[in-house]
Amino acid sequence: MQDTITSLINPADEKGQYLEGNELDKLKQYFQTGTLRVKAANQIGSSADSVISESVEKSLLYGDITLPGGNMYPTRRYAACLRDLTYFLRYATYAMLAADISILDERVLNGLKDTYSSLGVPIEPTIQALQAMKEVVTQRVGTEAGQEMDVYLDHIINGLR
Ligand code: CYC
Repeated sequence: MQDTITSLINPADEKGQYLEGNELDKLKQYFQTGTLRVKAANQIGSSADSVISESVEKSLLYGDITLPGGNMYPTRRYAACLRDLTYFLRYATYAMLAADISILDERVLNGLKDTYSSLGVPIEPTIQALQAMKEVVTQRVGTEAGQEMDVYLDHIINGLR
């Protein structure tokens, strides 16, 4: 896993150079948005259960997917789906804090498409739930931090496509 700081320092170190212009601008931006990101992570962490249940309510709950024959039926699969959504939210929040996508690639998306396809977990409804999660998160944390979280939730969405 990397973060904005290590992703800038590691390549500079390989060249034996100080950070300069553009790289320092990226760091400055990272520090300037630090409080915003920490505050959002706190808000998301303290209301994660309700973020998940609202996202499911908005996207999946009233569709055929929860009925016999659907991938969220029976309860075991419903619970697996809620659990997957909690993973997505938690890891997107870590990535937002680090301002770096690598944790998502390494710990969430790595092999996920194959797992879903071998289990018959449908991609489109998963993406709909993630889209709903973006809306719910933005309601909780506000527009600016919501846009930050969108980057990482979108990265998961694009990784599933
Ligand atoms: C299953 N989701 C799984 C499985 C994995 C993950 C590995 C198979 C093993 C298991 O059931 O636990 C995902 N595991 C992860 C991820 C990580 C991990 C991401 C990284 C931290 O360790 N079904 C739907 C919904 C969707 C859904 C649209 C929820 C949005 O219809 C999810 N995932 C779902 C379901 C299963 C599953 C229903 C169980 C499928 C089955 O066993 O038939």
